[in-house]
Order: sequence, then structure tokens, then C-alpha cells
Amino acid sequence: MKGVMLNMLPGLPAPPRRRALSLAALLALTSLVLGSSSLAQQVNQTVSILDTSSGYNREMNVLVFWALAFAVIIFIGVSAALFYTVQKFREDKNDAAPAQFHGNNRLEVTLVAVPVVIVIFLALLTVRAMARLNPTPAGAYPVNAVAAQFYWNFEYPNLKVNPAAGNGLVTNGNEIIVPTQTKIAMTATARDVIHGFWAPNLGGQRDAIPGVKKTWQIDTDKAGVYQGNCTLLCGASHANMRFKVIALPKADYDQFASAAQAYKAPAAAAGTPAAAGYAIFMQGKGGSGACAACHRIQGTAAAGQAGPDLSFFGSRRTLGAGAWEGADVDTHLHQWIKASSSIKPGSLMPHYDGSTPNYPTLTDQDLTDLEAYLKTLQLPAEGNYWTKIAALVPGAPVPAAQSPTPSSVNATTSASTAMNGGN
Ligand code: HEC
Ligand SMILES: [Cu+2]
Repeated sequence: MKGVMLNMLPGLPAPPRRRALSLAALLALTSLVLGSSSLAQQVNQTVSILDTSSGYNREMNVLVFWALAFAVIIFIGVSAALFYTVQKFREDKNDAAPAQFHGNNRLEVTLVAVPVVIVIFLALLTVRAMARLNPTPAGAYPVNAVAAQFYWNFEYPNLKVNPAAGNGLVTNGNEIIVPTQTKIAMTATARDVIHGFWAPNLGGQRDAIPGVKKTWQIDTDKAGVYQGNCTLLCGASHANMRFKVIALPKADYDQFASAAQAYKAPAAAAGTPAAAGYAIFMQGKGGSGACAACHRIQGTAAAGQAGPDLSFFGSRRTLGAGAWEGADVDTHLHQWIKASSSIKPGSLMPHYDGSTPNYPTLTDQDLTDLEAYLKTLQLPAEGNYWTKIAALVPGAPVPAAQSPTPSSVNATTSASTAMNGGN
């Protein structure tokens, strides 16, 4: 089973568990028939289009229900007619020829009229669903998803960075934080090729197309962590172009939002590994290869747009657009910076091992220093969405800072904690 999965490359985690659709459909049908509004479900990281915490999905479930209901009724009706006919008109010995006649107007009209009525009914339901889900209500909360090979940047048009902390909009790479019980006006676009945005638990899929902005609504009532993925074959790592949605109750979301607006990347104390890492990040080495050319870090001069935003990287749980999570982030970070495409196929980040022309070769010490710096990029406690969700939802993944770290970064983790203390 594992051997045939496209993204089962050495070191890459197994994709999230998917329920067999038929089973899920059956469950949904049962729950709809019973009039129950909540499917028995394990929200965390379970991918399901039938997650009834989402208004979008509830609307879809109505369509699924009626289409399935008619299919079942028609199947039973046709089967019954077939068995009846076979039984009633079977040829017995010595049977006289049956009465011969031509046409039955009433039957023929019925057989045309009934499907037409069913199709019109389903079409009306579909149009109603489209009219409800495609426009975004006036008060909807805007979030932009910008896709590029093979990562996401999520921008928050309502969250301008506080003037004292820098400028621009609060932006996060590969992890999207949304308030629950709120209609989100999601806008998808892309920088290079066509990608697809889909977080099945929150609602419908939309293409992310260069030069086009598509807006629609998604939502969830339930705080939790939901899996998203690029749904179009956009290149070698399309299956490793994932994202996490962290849905927080409004009050927690607001705390994240204001912490993020005020966030200023902590300045590394002179002489620490993080300070050395910061220098490489900003200037590169020997005059080339500055990370800041492609990555933005809020509150610093780094404003690059050709890679995922790294402002809160130390608080994030994922690496390589969700290719690794939790403790696996620390075990892969070194190799990632050195030669990312050696562990994530097709990654467009240049290598720092001498194999990319015009990019410097970084020593192990340089890489350790860079990791130390990246680990300091942490939101203050009240803004740390992973800590919040872990406290709110039993079984939610633990925040990155709590996951075991290899000895090489342990020292710097405590250094960063000390630095954050003064933040
Ligand atoms: C030419 C542009 C470019 C430069 C220069 C660059 N990167 Fe990147 N970086 C990228 C791209 C593109 C990605 C996304 C790759 C992917 O996930 O497929 C990325 C991803 C990352 C990630 C993973 C983020 C995440 O959450 O998935 C980290 C960490 C990172 N880069 C650190 C660095 C560091 C440190 C340097 C400097 C030594 C650097 N980058 C230089 C383009 C660049
Ligand atoms: Cu893609």
C-alpha cells in the first residue's frame, strides 16, 4: 500500500487518513436521515467533505442526500420492475403467445416526466447552493491564499502590521489561522502555474490561477486543525504542497491577530549563534545568497516574495509546506537549508551546498546558526496558535516548541525563549 503512494518518499510522512467515501457517505446519509446535525467525527487532521461543522459542507450534504436518495429509489424501482417482469412473463411450456399491442401513452409520458421533474429539482437545489456559497456576505472575514511551487502564503487583508513593527499585511507561510463561526471570504490566486486550494473540512475547492483572484466562502463552527492540500498537478511536489488550517474561537483568534500585528522579529543578542544566522540570512555569504531576497520576516528588512513568509517560523509546526511536522521539522531543517530538493522533489529553493550556481556553500556551523536564528522567530505566548489549539482541542498536535528537538538546536531553543521573555 505504502509503496504505491506518490508522496511516500524517504522521510516524508504518510498522508492524512482518508475515510472510504462510501462509508462516509453512508454515515452522512444516516445522520441526515436521523436529523442529527453532527457526524461522529474526529476533527483533528481527519479529512472529510462531510464535516458538518462547516456551513459550506452542510449545503453540499443536502445535494448529496437528494442525489443519493433519488438514485436509491430509482435503483429499487427499476430492480423491482425487472424482477416482476421476469417472473410474471417467463416462458412456460405450452404458453400461448402473449397479447400483442403497441405503445402505452400514459406509461411513456410518466417515464419522461418523472426524470425531468427530478433533474429540475436537483438543478434548482444546485443553483440555490451556488447562490448561497459563491458570493461572500458583507461581513465576511477576508483571507488571501497565494500559491506558488510548492508552498502557500496566507495574507490577512484586515490585519495591517502595526507601524512600530514594520509594514505590510500579516502573512504566514503554509499555516492558516481562521476564526470559527465566521464566514471567511477566501481569495485564491497563484504566482506561477495553476494550483488548487482545498481544505475539505471547511468547504469547496477552488483553483488558484495566476492573474486571477477567486473569492468564495468557507467556514467551520468547530475549533480544530484541518488538513489542506494543493489539488492540481502543478509539478513534482504537488502532493507535498499542503497546508494546515488552525481554526480558533473568535476570542483566541483575536489574540493571535493582535499579537501578529504587533510582532517584530526578536533581535538576536550579539555573539550568539542566532546573531550569526541572522547575518547570513540578511547578507548571505561572501556577498551572495541572502535568504532575505526570497523570504519575508516581519519587523526586519527581509521582504522577499519568492518563498514562504518566515515571520513566525519558530512557532510553526510544519516544514516544506507540510511535508514534515512536529519533531520531523527539526530533523530535516538542516538538510532543507542545505539542499531542499534532495528531500522534497522539485523544491525551487536554491541549494547551499555548492550545487546551485552563484549560491555560496554554507558550512555545518553556518547551517546550525541559521537554524538557531529561525527558531527565534516565535510569536509571543498569547499569539501562539498551536499552544492555543492544543489547550482547546483534546488530541490536537502539540506546538513545535514542545516537540523534542535534537541536541544541536536545544541550546538555541532556550536562548530564544530567553529572548522572547524580553519581547
Ligand atoms: C531564490 C529564492 C530563495 C532563497 C534565496 C532562499 N529560499 Fe528558502 N525557500 C524558497 C522557496 C521557493 C521555498 C518553498 C519550497 C517548497 O516548499 O517547495 C523555500 C522554503 C524555505 C523554508 C521552509 C518554510 C516552510 O515552512 O515550509 C525555509 C525554512 C527556508 N526556505 C529557509 C531559507 C534560508 C535559511 C535561506 C538562506 C540560507 C533561504 N531559505 C533562501 C526560496 C528561497
Ligand atoms: Cu500546487
